[in-house]
Amino acid sequence: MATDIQVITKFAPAKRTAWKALEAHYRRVRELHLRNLFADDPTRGERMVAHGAGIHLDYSKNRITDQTLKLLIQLAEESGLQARIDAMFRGEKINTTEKRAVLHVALRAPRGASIFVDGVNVVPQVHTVLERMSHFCNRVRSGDWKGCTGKRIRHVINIGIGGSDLGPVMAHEALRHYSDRSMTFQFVSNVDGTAFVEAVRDCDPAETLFIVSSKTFTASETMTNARTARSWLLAGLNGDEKSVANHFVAISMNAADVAQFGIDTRNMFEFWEWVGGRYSLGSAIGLSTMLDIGPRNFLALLDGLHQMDMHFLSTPFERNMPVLMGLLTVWYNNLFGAQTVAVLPYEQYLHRFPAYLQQLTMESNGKHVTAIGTEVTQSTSPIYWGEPGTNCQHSFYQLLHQGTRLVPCDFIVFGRSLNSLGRHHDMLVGNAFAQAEALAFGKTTEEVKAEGIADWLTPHRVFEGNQPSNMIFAERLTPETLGQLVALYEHSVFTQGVTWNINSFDQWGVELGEALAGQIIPELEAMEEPQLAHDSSTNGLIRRYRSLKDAS
Ligand code: G6Q
Repeated sequence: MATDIQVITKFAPAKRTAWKALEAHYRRVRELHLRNLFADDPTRGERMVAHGAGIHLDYSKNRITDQTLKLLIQLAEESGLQARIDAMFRGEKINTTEKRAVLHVALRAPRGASIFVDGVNVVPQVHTVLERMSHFCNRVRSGDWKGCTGKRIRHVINIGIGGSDLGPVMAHEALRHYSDRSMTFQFVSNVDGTAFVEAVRDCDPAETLFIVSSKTFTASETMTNARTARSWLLAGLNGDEKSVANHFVAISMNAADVAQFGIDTRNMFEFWEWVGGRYSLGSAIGLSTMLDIGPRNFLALLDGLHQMDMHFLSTPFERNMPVLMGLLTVWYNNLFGAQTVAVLPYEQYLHRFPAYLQQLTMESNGKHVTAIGTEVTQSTSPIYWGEPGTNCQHSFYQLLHQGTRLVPCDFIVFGRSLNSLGRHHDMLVGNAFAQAEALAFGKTTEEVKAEGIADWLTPHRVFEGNQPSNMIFAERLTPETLGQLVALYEHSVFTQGVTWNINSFDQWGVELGEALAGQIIPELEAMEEPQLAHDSSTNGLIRRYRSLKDAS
């Protein structure tokens, strides 16, 4: 069996003839308008769809032909995508720079499955932790787990950052419909003290449970917030050190530091090196989610993730939704030079979904070297951004409709509302469909003139159209659907990374700024005027801050 590094080298970008073919093809089709593509093929909207794992994807409003798809799939094949997918699911160390397996798929593998890391089947460990989490959540939710004064837990505060925060926040917002409203859930991530102060403002320490979520238990923001939380708790509970046991649990792989902090490791929920932070939603990092929606719903979320994992693993590329979405992103990113992807959920509960995707996509694929360390020759991750509809229509859609940039859009819609209220849902979905239609087909000069618009105003009223979009359609937002959606994007990101031959699973780019902060913070805090050796701008800013601080 080829090791992953052999697979990576074998499928180095230079060996991919599909890129050349795609470039030639792009020159032929780049001017094609969606108006003509649809007019020439009335079945396009029925043909260019894919389904599976609870999701229906209509990708017909993309600036592609059948030949484009063929060449994109050829690119995936030449990139060794299937071999890379298989290697990931087999537990090979495809995160080559950190020498780690990448096994978020094991977190949602059913009991009885076998996935080996260094000769050990990790699936039983996953289920042992899930059982412990379920037991704990049932105790808290039923009131059996009490605070140190005997009161039940009413407030849950997750302290974590990055991958230990964005998934839990997004899931909390997305699944509010399913949440236990007798408890409040807050998420403290920022080292800005405001985050902590506002989170605990209305909380009684005797009713508050902190979840310190940190894979490494070293992230400076998390540890600072956790220490502040500990002091706040003790101040509110007469300094009773024993209270920490009832009011703090940890999620980490660093048992030694958890114990050192004062959290009983029996109240620690483990996760593993092979779970990347931004892929950890289905791990113990989801404890706040499980407390919020209950173990049964959390298992449904895992099931949704798993369904999309299986779809990704075994569906031919031409019907494989994450593969198609990943390749379409590559098409716009690398051939059209599009710089962004807009994610537009027409579902209020998904309002944090674009923010969550920003880390998943850009931390994964914002890379400048290939997996073997050579400079990439093409652009890597586009910038992902977005807001829920219909609000976004009243903010940035002007640019989508009449600006000068190509912005591929992902619309996310649901057939049924969780809060059906008169005509609201029909209006919501009608807007999503209409926007995709307007973006694709626009409005020509002739059409504007035919409306009797004055000549001088006509150019202002024309819509060029030809803005591509995907329509991601599911029946209803449930824990299961959320899992399907998350895995859809996770695997789209993987597909993109494979075509660029980059390692989507490290994040060395977060380190430099952190290291410099480690130098600057003591300079801001020093009693004596520090000797500064930064550039003149940074030196000046430090001095200015110190003088303002001294004045306060
Ligand atoms: C995600 C990253 C990063 C990480 C945070 C928090 O993929 O690894 O966002 O999740 O830096 O790290 P800890 O969980 O170790 O505190």
